[in-house]
Amino acid sequence: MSYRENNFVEKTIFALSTPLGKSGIAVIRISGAHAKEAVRNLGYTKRFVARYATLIELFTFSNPKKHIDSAIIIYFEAPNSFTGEDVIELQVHGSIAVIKELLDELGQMDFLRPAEAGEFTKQAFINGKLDMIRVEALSELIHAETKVQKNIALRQFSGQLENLYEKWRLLLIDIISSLEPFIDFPDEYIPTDEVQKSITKLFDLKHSIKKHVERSRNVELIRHGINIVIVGPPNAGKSTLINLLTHNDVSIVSDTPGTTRDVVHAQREINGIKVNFSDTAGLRKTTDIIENDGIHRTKLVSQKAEIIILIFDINNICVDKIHDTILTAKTNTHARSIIILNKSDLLDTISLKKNTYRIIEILKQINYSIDTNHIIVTSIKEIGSFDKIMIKLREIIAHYGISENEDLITSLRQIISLKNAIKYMDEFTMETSLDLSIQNLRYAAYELEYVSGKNITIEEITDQLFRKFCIGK
Ligand SMILES: Nc1nc2c(ncn2[C@@H]2O[C@H](COP(=O)(O)OP(=O)(O)O)[C@@H](O)[C@H]2O)c(=O)[nH]1
Ligand SMILES: [Mg+2]
Repeated sequence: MSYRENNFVEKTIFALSTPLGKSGIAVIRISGAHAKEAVRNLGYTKRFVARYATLIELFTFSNPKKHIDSAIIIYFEAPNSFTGEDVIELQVHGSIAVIKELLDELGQMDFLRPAEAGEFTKQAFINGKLDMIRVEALSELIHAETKVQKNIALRQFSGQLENLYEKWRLLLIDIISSLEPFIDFPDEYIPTDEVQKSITKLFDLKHSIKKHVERSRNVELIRHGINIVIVGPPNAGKSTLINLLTHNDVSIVSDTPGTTRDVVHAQREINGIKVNFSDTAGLRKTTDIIENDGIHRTKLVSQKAEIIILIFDINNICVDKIHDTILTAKTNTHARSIIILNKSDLLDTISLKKNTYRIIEILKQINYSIDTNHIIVTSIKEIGSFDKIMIKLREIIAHYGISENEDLITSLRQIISLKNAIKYMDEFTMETSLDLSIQNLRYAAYELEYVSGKNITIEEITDQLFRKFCIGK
């Protein structure tokens, strides 16, 4: 490490730890060997008592008579602090002017420098206050927007995931030690029964890890939200539906066909999961350039959706337009779908049945398979339709199997390590020499150690992870 780098690391860091803006209070955090000295420079003369809140008056460094603000100071003595260094938190009034003045003052002190994004957390990691899984969990927690996201992050933070990986690692080491005694045996003398027991254990372990990785695939969904796109012919009620489902007037409702041209997005939470709704331009053949561009966009968002809601006007069946909508939905083979036959208020019961049957026939003709349970005949203008549709949506969202009480992986780094572990276990075979093959299991054990971050060195950590944190964290 060069002198410059060394100096950089050793400086005491400071940052605003709350968002910059008008608020009741703002917290400025200082961490490092010179934290106390910094506050002394601001006029603090009393003794530092760890973990006590003390009211103090802050004055400028350059002019000790110039008052900055009153503040509450809390001192955390190393190593009993978040970063493991001396930490001082100053709670001042949440005024942009006060915050700026105080940060300016601190910036003038030679032994201080502004913290980079995530640097307090990095320091905590370096000093062994947080392990890798917890750093990752903390990042998830800060970015969590929904209850499920938050709970998954908290479970990771409390060490549940780490215990699971450690359990697997110990199991694997156990399997390795049960096989090791036979390394030097000639093949014909290896007791097959005993070896078979270990191999069965290995198989079960691999299965558990695979299942865990599979379940965690939905983690991306948790993070980005489930995309639900509403498609259908013009005037079917798409914009009315997005407004109804999101309790918001996000999209213009009009009886003029072709009103919605851009994709309109709105979010809400369902079952604690973020859901992104998109209302789209009605699908029909048109020569209008802008409308056609809108239709092109409809097709693009449909391809990225997890759930497609197809909506048709049951009172006005137009085979061509129904075809256009279904062909768009069909381009996405992984999405689940719901069909809403809307405007039931305009028809009598007999016509409703007749038209529902006709639409089902059209679906069959173009081989669009859908569970009839997923076809809802309703009028979205009437009370009660909301519940009907929400019940179906909740049912489908539940299929994604995301439970806030599961130990799921949220970090790509962990997923890669677990996949590597599975790959090494797959490569273990009794067909070749045990001596060589067992090495794969040792690599797998190493990957399991790596996943909980125990054998990761500071050099291996990309600053990228810490940069995901905000400044002041
Ligand atoms: N009678 C009736 N009219 C509806 C219903 N749903 C929507 N509409 C009307 O149908 C027209 C088109 O609705 P809109 O949501 O803009 O359709 P979009 O073109 O698919 O977005 C508007 O005048 C709505 O008020 C319904 O359930 N019953
Ligand atoms: Mg519309």
